[in-house]
Amino acid sequence: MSEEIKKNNYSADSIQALEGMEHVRMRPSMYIGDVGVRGLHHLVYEVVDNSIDEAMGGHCDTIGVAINEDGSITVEDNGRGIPVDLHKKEGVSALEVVMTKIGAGGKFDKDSYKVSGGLHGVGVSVVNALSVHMKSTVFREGKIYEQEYERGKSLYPVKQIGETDKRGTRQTFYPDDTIFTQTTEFSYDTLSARMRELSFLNKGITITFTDKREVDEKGEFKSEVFHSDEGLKEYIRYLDGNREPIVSHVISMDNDKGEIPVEVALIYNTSYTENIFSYVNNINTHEGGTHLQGFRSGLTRTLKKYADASGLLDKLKFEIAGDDFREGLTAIISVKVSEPQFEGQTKTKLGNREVVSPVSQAVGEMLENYLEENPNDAKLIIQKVILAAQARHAAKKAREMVQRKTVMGGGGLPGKLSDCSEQDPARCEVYLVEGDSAGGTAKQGRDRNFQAILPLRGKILNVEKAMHHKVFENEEIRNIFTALGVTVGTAEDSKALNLEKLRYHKVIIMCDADVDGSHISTLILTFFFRFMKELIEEGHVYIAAPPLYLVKKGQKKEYAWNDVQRDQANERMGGSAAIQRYKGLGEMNAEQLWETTMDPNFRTLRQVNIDSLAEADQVFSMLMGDEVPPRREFIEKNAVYANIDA
Ligand code: 0RA
Repeated sequence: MSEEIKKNNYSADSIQALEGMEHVRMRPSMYIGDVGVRGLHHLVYEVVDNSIDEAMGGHCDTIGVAINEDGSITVEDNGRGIPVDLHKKEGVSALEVVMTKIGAGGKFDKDSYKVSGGLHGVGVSVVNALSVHMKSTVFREGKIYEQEYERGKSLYPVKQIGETDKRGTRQTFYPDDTIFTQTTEFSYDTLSARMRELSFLNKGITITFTDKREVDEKGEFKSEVFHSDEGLKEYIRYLDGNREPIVSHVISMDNDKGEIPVEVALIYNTSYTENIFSYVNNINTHEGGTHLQGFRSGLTRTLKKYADASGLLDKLKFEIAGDDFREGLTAIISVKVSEPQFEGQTKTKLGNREVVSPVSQAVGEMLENYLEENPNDAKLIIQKVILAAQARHAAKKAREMVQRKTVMGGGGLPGKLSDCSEQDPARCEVYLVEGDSAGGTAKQGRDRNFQAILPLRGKILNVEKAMHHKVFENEEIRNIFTALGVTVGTAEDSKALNLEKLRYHKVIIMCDADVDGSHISTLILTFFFRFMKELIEEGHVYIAAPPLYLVKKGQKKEYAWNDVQRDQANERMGGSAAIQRYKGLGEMNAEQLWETTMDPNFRTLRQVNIDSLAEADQVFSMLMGDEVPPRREFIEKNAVYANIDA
């Protein structure tokens, strides 16, 4: 090839690469989902994924993740180091190709076992394109190499900057605030939850996570080390730590040598909820898919076969349904699929048909062995299934009652609901208010055109500890269903939620700004989380933020939501203002409640979203479970909001 042609080829390709990177900056959401808080954190996951891949290939065992003093992120591993030799086709170093070319990630290494895909796996070049500054440091074959970039463009060719006996890769990036306009601030809790999850999903790896933005009283950074030798087995113990098991062991299997590597762990507890988390290539598949289908069929088939053979079902007068086998079940399924097809609304549903049968078989074998070896546990599980079937019949009746009322509509609305006059649900909001008296104030203060009020009696039912038919029989909960116009259960799926007739697109929880109030918010959120998860996932649930203080002097008044605002307001008024601390919504009059908490032009609403279903489940089971001390400590520390990210 002549020198000239080579040069032309190179420049043609590099123009294409540039266009690719430009495209990422023009349409970032196409690559990382969104440019809000979620997309921002996605950048970290993308970089960490690469190190996890290196670890899964058996080339490294330690990954360090840090939020730096300046808010940037550093991810470091002790792997082989990204190659820096000349990439023949591109005419630049392989590192530069990986960092600056869209879709180049890992491709130059045919042997690497790379399974990232779907949500993640867009490549580290995407992170580079969306960062004002990024620096790669490679420790490889005795030398240290470095290259820096600005908004995805290299600032200089890869250079050697020293010698070392270390191996590995270090990536530091600073997200671009012209792309992430909402915020570029990383959340400790969000990242820590993901690192914990990754360590359970990839046993044997050590992940250290450090936040260098602040130091504690001892002058030390906040830091956690995540390491799991037992993987999913330990994950189950973590998730179910606040529930009471009915079997003596976590039942688990790990078949990482199969064509499709499958890992499963499960336990039965005394609760009435089904909790199955499924992962494909470390991505939480919220919408399930073929691996979940395989899990369910393996579980049902094996338990049913055992129960039939044991004679325990002989006296039963009705059929056992699939659901009955999963009450009180907490399970995690993790599969690795080399070319995953992601489907569904949020692209978190696995579509690959070939996954069903291996998962079903693996689960069947695992359970069969366990039941054989632990006949006592087997009996307890089957008894639990029978109870579930009986309760399901009772729940069905109770649910049908709610349904009839809801479907009839109009006159069927709860008497306590003060509805709004607007008919378009997209413009309507409903306030769920703690207590009748605050409900009365809210009713006077609201804009009745588009704001409805539903007062709730003191503490609503703790759904975490109640059987399902009790939930549907509960008056407050029935009122919520009817007021919202939401129904639950279809012929195929007793838990399917129908949001089509949702009457308000904003559902706002308004409670006192104190420990009791946040407990009540938590009860309501728990109910939504367990029975109307889609309502949260589709962004309909909000938490109102009433002020804590009224600062007043003469004609001047200001509200404050925290102590800093209070002191600033006081200073503005010359330092001698009267300060009233609101102990509850009840102390505000209708006008005050409107101007601070309900007027769309001034109020702050916190939208509730769930970063990690598994983490949220753990938090809710802890908050609502039997163990009092961890709950009290958590509520005092976090009010309601940690990890629910409201
Ligand atoms: C492909 C080949 C080789 C290393 C890597 C990928 C690699 C990529 C990343 C990304 C983050 N950390 C990483 N560590 C390694 C090298 C193959 C060889 O040395 O033969």
